[in-house]
Amino acid sequence: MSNTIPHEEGMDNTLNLLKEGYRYILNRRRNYNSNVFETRILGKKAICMGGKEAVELFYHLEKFKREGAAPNRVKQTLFGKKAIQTVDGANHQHRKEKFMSLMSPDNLNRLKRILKQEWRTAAKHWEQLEQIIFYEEVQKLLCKTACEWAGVPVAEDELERLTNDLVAMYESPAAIGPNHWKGRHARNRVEKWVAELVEKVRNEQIQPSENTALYTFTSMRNLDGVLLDKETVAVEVINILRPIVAISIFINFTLLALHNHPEEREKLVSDDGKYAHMFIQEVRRYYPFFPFVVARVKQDFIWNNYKFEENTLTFLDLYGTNHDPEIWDKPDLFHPQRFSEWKGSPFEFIPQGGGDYVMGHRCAGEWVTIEIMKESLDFLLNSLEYEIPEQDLSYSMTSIPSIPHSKIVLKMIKIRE
Ligand code: HEM
Ligand code: MYR
Repeated sequence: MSNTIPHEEGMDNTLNLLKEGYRYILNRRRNYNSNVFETRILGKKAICMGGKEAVELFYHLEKFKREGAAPNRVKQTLFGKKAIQTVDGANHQHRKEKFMSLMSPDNLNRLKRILKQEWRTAAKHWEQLEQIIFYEEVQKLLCKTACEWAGVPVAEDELERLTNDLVAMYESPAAIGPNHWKGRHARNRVEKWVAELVEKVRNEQIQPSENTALYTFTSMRNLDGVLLDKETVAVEVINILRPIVAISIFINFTLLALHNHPEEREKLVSDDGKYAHMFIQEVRRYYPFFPFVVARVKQDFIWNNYKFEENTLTFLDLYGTNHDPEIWDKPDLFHPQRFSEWKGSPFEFIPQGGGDYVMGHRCAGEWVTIEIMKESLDFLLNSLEYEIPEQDLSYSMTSIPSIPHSKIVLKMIKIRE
């Protein structure tokens, strides 16, 4: 025997999702007093859920699959065709192992060294300028860092175009009209360019070192022993470059958090690294970024007396789980200290997805993100002086992804020697 899942009325509720943005699922979980409900999104029946138990269910390998789950507009901009995000089972695990092989401590240290240098070079340039738009400047320095780390050669005069294209890919999946199409064109351009690099690696015109993403995916073979086609290599190399540039959003929120909570600065300055870690975790928990992830029911099953039917599109609420009052005390307060007692769980704190890295779809770049954020926080705190003039630092809870409206203008920049 099973009960019916609480149901949102209406022929299609995409408009409600757009109107309520990051809080759409959380609002309904509260109203229906249920961690799961059914609705219609983009003309199709969809289940939405959030909270610890829902996360455990969502990452159960026999219950959900990714094949056919991501909407076309997301594949055409953010993910790419045949990307790891859309693959299941043994093929997924095989590809994920390659991603995770790039995340060794040595390789993460190499990334941090490159980043440190890029922060200095960029800041030296900013010292000469009247003001900078922090979001755009951080994008550029992260793009340079990402390319060097990934073994992707990029000329100085190609850098701005590449940065803008990678940004368009992650800013456009939920956009409408020209802003969405900008993302599609950007993806087509960058995929073509990276695929040409793959050919150059294969005929030895360029030789990236073995610990780079370009080398790793160019030389990777599928489970049948055949080399990955150059288009798929390009998609996966972009799956390293694009999200590193997207960390610019978290770094903008880090600077905003420092500005809005000046008392935190003192705790950070007299810190041995532990508080910085808690601070970064709280930035990733508190601010809106990746709203939810989608999958399809793999086969019929019953959960908590609710029937999940094969193929039903299912949304897991990342933002809402990170703001779930059953998990977090006063979830809408920015309070880094909460992480001092936090035991760690793959199903409760999920800004970059949950579950297991290799077996499941949890973000391959979570450690990269944390390391880049820590290094950047250190630079902002200890090596950079700046002023934040009057501006609109608010951010939307409905634009996806959300970015402080002014993109943070900084003035009077000086490197502290
Ligand atoms: C997957 C968020 C940075 C590479 C994901 C997922 C989320 C996410 C929510 C999907 C989890 C799921 O489907 O269950 C973020 C956010 C980032 C970030 C908010 C901050 C900028 C990175 C970085 C990299 C990266 C820096 C690479 C260096 C990937 C890859 C996947 C992924 C390859 C696909 C994993 C799979 O399907 O198995 N990320 N990510 N991400 N992320 Fe990230
Ligand atoms: C990345 O580039 O992979 C990391 C950051 C991406 C943020 C994109 C936010 C928009 C997500 C749209 C909804 C996706 C539904 C599956």
